[in-house]
Amino acid sequence: MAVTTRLTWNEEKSLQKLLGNVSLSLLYQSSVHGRSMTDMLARCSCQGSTITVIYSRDNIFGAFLLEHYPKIDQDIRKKNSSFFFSLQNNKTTAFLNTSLKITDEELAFQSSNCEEWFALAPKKCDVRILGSLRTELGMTGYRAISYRECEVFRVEGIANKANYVSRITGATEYRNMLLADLRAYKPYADLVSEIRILLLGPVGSGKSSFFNSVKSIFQGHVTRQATVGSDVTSITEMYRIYSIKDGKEGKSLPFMLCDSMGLDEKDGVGLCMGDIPHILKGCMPDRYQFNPKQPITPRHPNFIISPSLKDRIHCVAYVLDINSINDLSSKMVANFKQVQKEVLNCGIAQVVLLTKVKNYHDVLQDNFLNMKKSMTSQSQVTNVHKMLNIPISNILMVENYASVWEPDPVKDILILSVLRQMLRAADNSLEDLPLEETGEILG
Ligand SMILES: Nc1nc2c(ncn2[C@@H]2O[C@H](COP(=O)(O)OP(=O)(O)OP(=O)(O)O)[C@@H](O)[C@H]2O)c(=O)[nH]1
Ligand SMILES: [Mg+2]
Repeated sequence: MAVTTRLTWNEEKSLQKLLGNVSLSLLYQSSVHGRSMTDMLARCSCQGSTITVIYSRDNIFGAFLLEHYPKIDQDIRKKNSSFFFSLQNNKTTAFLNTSLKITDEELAFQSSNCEEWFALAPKKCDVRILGSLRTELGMTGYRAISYRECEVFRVEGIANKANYVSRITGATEYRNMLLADLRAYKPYADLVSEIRILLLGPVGSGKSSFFNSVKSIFQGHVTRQATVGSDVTSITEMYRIYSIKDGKEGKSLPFMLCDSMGLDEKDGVGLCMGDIPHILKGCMPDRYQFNPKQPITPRHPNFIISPSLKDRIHCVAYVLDINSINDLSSKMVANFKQVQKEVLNCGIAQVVLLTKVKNYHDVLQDNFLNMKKSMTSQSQVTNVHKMLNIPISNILMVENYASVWEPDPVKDILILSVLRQMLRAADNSLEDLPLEETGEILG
């Protein structure tokens, strides 16, 4: 009888993403193959890289081993060859220079001075984890955790074993660093309490999905607050100024994403060009129902007659599907140029957000700090640069969380880096505002 994993489809996908798009095949399941070290070794030895997955009452966690499972009473001390992970908390952590030892009773990871980090005792169905490691993995509770099931998978498809462990743990570390950075962000000189970022672009380019992606990352699970979909005309028909909470009950973050109706090259369809100056200046109320045939007027009951600096847009992101840049009509390009004039007149920062980047794993350099030269020299990027005269450093790329939610640290890094870049651009434009303007508006 084929043995099936207890991981749900989504959990298995998350684990694969965490490990960098590998494939997993189940070697051992404690409830089926026996709860002793010998049973475990009989199935797991000499299988190459493996991941041991533990199911406790409220978490799924475990350890990755780059090398073969060691033999009984054998020590393995190899740099960068293992890491621990916690799936629920989407965390991985590496302890370099640990040694791995197997006895009749347990599989134990120890530090160089023989401090025990993690010890799995199959007969007792428990795992002992050092407090600092539990903290790193975002786990609460006691040192000894009893578990219901333990599974070991063979991990196949690791493209490059050199630096593999530091690459994987580095991605999660970098993602968490970006999250912390954004949580601690404050707009330039406290001129406003929230930065407003306007998402503007053709129908179906991924504006609403970008908002959903950002919100999902901060919430830690999928959210589809903004309706997304595909149609010839815009799915979004209402102006929305979305604030984002840090966690479910957390405080609101110091930025808002303003989602607009898609632009269409046909007159009388899509976002009305005449609405854009009002949006930029902060006159457009939240939940305004767009009318493609005519722009909002000051006679609208909710029109914001005297907007202050906080109501204005501080950064515009032109959202474009990277796969259809070359198909943009000359009318659409002319529309963008017209918008750009308004944006520049108002002293607002501007960036381009390219979505639907299929090979997003290749976008960033190994240290995640910069985009790879090969990506910035792509024809789509140079075309956008020429078309809109926006510096390459402000042409950003993401792959949104579009269909299913499979947490992916690399996807998160792109989305969060893009957000950080937008905030930096907004800060620069706030800094550039004439003193009288900030003083006058704030006063
Ligand atoms: N693969 C992939 N699909 C995406 C991405 N972003 C959006 N989509 C899909 O593209 C379609 C349009 O996405 P939306 O977020 O609704 O686009 P929009 O710009 O808000 O569209 P309108 O409101 O109609 O103007 C949906 O089916 C999304 O699931 C992405 O980065 N990658
Ligand atoms: Mg939309």
